[in-house]
Amino acid sequence: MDKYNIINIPHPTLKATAQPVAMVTDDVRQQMDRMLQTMYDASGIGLAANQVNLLNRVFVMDMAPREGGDPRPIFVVNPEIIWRSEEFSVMEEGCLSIPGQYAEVERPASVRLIYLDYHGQPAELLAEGAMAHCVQHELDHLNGVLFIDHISKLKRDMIVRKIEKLRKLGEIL
Ligand code: GNR
Ligand code: NI
Repeated sequence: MDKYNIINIPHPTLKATAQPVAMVTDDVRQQMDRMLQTMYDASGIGLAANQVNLLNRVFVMDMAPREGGDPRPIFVVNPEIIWRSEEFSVMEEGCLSIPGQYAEVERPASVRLIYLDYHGQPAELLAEGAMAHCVQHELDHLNGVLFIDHISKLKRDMIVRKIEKLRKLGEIL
């Protein structure tokens, strides 16, 4: 199976809004399979369509430990958060489109998500802890928002400059 290339900032697709999927077809399933493989190869826990330069509302996720445990992929189409906890949580986040950069991000500690699954069936997920961060991080991607948009301008500018430097050094695409 061909895998995708992951695009990095400042690619404009990372700032664009992804469009709803009309129906979960075999083509969409093939896209999700390829995204999952791309995510595993990059050692990520989530991957959104924008990151592979596609603009439909699809993300994949797998929070299971990579070594030892069996894979537990979650395929998400047209996600909608229907509930957010009042409690917040801070976690260090990274992004495959901002390689090697990390910052603490504050988000609702738990969210309830509705979406269509791999088979196009309605599904619901209560995400807590690291999974809550991942779900919100991926849904942000579909809305053209990155984790660095949630931190101070000072920290964001530092990360953007670091990425510019790594690109000049030829260490990233
Ligand atoms: O691999 C990833 N790790 C991660 C860690 C904390 C919060 C969110 C994430 S998602 C990220 C992969 C990615 O860029 N998904 O869009
Ligand atoms: Ni990301």
